[in-house]
Amino acid sequence: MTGAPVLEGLEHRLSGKVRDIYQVDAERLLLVATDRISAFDVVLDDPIPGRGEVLTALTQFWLERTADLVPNHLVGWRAGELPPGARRLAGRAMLVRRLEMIPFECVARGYLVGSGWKEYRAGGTVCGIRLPAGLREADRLPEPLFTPATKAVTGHDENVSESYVSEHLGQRLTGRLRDLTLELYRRGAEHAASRGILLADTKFEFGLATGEVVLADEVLTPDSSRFWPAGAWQPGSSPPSFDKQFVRDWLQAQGWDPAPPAPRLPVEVIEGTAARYREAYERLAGRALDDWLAEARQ
Ligand code: PZK
Repeated sequence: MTGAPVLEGLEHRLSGKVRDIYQVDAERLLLVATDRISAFDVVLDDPIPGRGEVLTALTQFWLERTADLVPNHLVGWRAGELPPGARRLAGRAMLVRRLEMIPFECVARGYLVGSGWKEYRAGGTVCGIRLPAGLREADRLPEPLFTPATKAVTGHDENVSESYVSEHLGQRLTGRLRDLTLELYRRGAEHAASRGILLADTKFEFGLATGEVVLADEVLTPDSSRFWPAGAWQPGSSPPSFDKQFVRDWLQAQGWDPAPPAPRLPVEVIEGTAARYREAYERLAGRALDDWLAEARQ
């Protein structure tokens, strides 16, 4: 049982929590972002209308803005560029080059939160990098860090050191991944800051095609990044994230366990969350989501 829709002429390959992958041919895949949302690692029963479109629109925005720095996997996203069986998914579907994926998450952190804060509190390091003493949760780091992680099949990714990555991939490829990760983070953070949004950290996935490093997957979306409204940031505690916090707060206020099933969301929470996703796209891209969707449907 998978929830992935049947698409004519396409073979369903795998599904993540909220996305599906189809095989188009030997060289190309179709990535589809659904409107499903997870909170506390549980997929909720209520979709957030437009969420999959926002994740797709943001990824398309950033891939276009970073194509001068690193080639990426995107082949097409407008209806006329998609395989015929996928045209009705225009706006939530991306046709991509099939890559040999690199088996590490390439994370950049500008602020000390999440697993980075946990590791620092326990021993003063993040991914083996020693940091100054006395930092507080959510402090801005002296400079952005490359903090790779293994891709866990089940459970959570595990932070590893850059030297651990280079034992597996070699120094040359690891150095390239680190440099790209940090440069992409810097660009994303600088642009987001100009729109009143802090980019606390973000994760990239890269693959190889004919020996060349290619940027893949989602890029600088709220699912791969922590976005904070600039005004909400204050060291000492982790600020609420731009998008899911509304859902998390509501679920927590219900006294939910968090084990499945999650409580059904009231319409105000669904609509409030949908509005936050849309706002994240519109602030970052400087374009109405409906305008982007009209282009995607061409
Ligand atoms: C690939 N994922 C993660 C995404 C899921 C899982 N260009 C590519 N070539 C080969 N493989 C992948 C990609 C990309 N991007 C990405 N897993 C494999 C993922 C969406 C849904 F279930």
